[in-house]
Amino acid sequence: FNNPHAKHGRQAIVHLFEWKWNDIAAECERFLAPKGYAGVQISPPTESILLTSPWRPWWERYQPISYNLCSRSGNESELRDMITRCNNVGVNIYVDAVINHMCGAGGGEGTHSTCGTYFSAKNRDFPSIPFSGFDFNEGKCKSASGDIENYNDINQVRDCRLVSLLDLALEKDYVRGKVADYMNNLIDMGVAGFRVDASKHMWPGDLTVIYGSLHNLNTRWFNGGARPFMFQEVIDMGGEAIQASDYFPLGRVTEFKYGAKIGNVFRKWNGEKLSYTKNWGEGWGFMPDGNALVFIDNHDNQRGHGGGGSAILTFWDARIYKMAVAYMLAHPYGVARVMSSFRWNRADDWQGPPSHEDGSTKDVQVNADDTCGDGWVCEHRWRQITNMATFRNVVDGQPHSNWWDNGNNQVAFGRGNRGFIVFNNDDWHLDVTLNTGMPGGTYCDVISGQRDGERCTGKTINVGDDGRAHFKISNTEEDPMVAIHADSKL
Ligand code: LAG
Ligand code: CA
Repeated sequence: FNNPHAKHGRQAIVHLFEWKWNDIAAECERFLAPKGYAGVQISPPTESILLTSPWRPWWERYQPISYNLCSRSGNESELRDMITRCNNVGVNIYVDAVINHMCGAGGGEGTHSTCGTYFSAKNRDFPSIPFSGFDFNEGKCKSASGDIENYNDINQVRDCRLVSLLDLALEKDYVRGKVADYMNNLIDMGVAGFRVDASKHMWPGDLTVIYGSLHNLNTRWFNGGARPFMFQEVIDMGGEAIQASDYFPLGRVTEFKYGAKIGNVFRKWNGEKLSYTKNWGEGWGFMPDGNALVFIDNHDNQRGHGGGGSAILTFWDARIYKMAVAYMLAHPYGVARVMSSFRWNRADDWQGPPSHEDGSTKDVQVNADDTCGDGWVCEHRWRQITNMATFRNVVDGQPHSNWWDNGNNQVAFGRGNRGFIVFNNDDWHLDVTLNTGMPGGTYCDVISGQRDGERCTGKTINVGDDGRAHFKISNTEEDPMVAIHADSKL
């Protein structure tokens, strides 16, 4: 369950948050495959509650009311078409699976759902699956309110309602079977795995049984016997009864400390310095490399939900955000996920994706210069980020090497003889000759530009036959970093 099954040596996953299936299909073909992204994490594909107060929040999708594949992103045939088209160009699809709960207890009853299916939150009745009162943990939960009140009580965290969301009794064979049917339907369509929402709130033993009943991946696109890639969403910043390690036997786990720490490093908060990241990864108390799914920000903590607090870097802090994403993509630790966001009014963290008056999501508009418009941020298309996703592919399998630092916020490291990156996050110039470990020649910096045939649209770096190169990076540059790799050699 720890293998993303990436094709063609591709490495990075991108979360196309709230994108419609038709747009993702087009993006796989026109951008993700050519640039070398390994896969896409999609928003929850099931029918969910439809909320109007506040107006169509992004989080309505975390309140399923049926397992019909009919959501704000599109219907089942559009979903199927996207999976097929992305697989055909070697880009995997990972589904955000919301299986811990259904909608909130106060969700009412009626047909206010994304495809008009009837449900009754009050009677715990979801007839299209069907789930009824017997299928929820209300009898098992021991907190006074029925909601999770104490995160140090493991039973409460797993048997009570997370922010009032009706908690499924995953110990029941019947419920496990319905959840597995939903996931197997997607596997059979060709998805490569799942982000498992709210994993902390489910018993590892229940998940073991559910995962055990999942089909192998579809052999039209994957090797026989391939198991789905599973990454559990567990927020473990330390200090709670439930730990990320409880989920290691089940697959990968989100490493939330990664983004929180890197935010402090690049913001220079709490006395952190870039030079301290020489032993970045397990040396910083993160989980073992083979278990980690890493990211700078996610759809929750970029807007103050979930873990990480104000240190989390997002596209709103573009300059140091690009540096942090570049650092992640250059560094060998973990399976890396890039965030791709929509803009929102920061006072209204509930705001849903760019949409029309009737609430339907807008198409992603792509501009001539490869950026996006109409409220879509498309960080994954920012040159510095796209080119570093390529860098990660080029240096795959190479060790972290040739570390250098100035004892402050100027650092550099390489990846064997395949790539080298230099950062200047100090308030003064960087001017230094370093051993890159790379073969001699002229390389194109993939941050300020990229190689275009024989030509370089950005800075060029001359590496001598001894592997040494001179780097000058002003602290006032737009992007105070330089990266070269084997495929950027002129
Ligand atoms: C997750 N991971 O474990 C998701 O990443 C996160 O986005 C989900 O919460 C959460 N688990 C449940 O799937 C999001 C919002 C919540 C929202 C919830 C359900 O962060 O704010 O709760 O989705 O839509 C909202 C209200 C609550 C209310 C609840 C039920 O904010 O006040 O109690 O709905 O009505
Ligand atoms: Ca639960």
